Amino acid sequence: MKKSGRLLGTVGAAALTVLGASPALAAGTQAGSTITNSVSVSFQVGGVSQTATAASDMFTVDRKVNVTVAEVGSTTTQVSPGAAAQVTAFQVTNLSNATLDFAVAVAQQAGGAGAHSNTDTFDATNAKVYVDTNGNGGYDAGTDLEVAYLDELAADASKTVFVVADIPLSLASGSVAAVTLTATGREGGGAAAQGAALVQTSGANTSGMDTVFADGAGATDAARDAAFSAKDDYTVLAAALTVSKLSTVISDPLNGTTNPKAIPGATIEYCIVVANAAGSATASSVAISDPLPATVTYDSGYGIFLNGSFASGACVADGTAGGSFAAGTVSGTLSSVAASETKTLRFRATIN
Ligand SMILES: [Ca+2]
Ligand SMILES: [Ca+2]
Ligand SMILES: [Ca+2]
Ligand SMILES: [Ca+2]
Repeated sequence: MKKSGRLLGTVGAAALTVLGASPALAAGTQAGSTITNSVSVSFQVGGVSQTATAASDMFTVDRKVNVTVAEVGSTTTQVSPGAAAQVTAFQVTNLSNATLDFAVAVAQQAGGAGAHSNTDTFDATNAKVYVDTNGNGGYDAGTDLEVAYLDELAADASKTVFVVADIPLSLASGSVAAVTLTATGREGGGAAAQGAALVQTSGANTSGMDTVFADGAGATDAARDAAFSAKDDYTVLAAALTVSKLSTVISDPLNGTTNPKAIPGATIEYCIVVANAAGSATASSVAISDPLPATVTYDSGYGIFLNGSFASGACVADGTAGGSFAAGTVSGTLSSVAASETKTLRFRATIN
């Protein structure tokens, strides 16, 4: 034991070298590199230095496969019904100690929890995956390319990918479409080619580069399956317009404006009331088209008033002149009707 202790004491003075090591990575030493550790031991016998003895050890660093996918940002993507090419963004990070390809795929969800304390109620359509080709963090149609895999993603490197999908028309506010982006590690396979599926080394450590899956469980994937997934979602904000049409007798040829009756020759004021529900999206370019019945004649002298107000259940005699009358139809466009807002279009006609 004493002799052994002396030997150990000499190891402190031994030269320790690590050869062939790559620069330090958060993902760890590069897979496939070799670590050589040499030791030399000098000693004396009877006070005389003897020939030193040396040894060295070399092994290959194995490949640890790890990947994460994270939603970019922390909020749902608000969309309008019928909107095309709506974008959710994810970041894929290669935490492996090797350059790998990563297959990227989007899946729709059929009900269940979305990504933001909400519940999936519909599917977006035409969902595709694009990579941030120009690296500016935003989706640029025509520049950022549709991809099935991220090619040769280096250890510690990240890529932003976008799910781009269309939103069906006729969806109510609050409708949610959750999407899941899954990145699955693949062999590098060379540039511009997707590598083969990764295979985890089974059994004992070999002298070559073994492969160990080290990824966690994401939204829909399991731990240690060389894949990771994350959810994001689209939430619809729709306008909820209601329209009503009111008529008021303004005057008649016999009573004038005092208690007028709807007799032939009487003037009728029509008021079209457009309301948008609370919490809705602002409706713009609200075009009103009112074909008049043949039994009334449009009052061109009075004209058409747009963007008027509605109070106490009645149309207020306000608004700005506009609109048009052609081919028996009164037309006018309200520039916008915001949530909880009511706007009117008014005109007059006489009874034939
Ligand atoms: Ca869905
Ligand atoms: Ca871009
Ligand atoms: Ca490749
Ligand atoms: Ca996993």
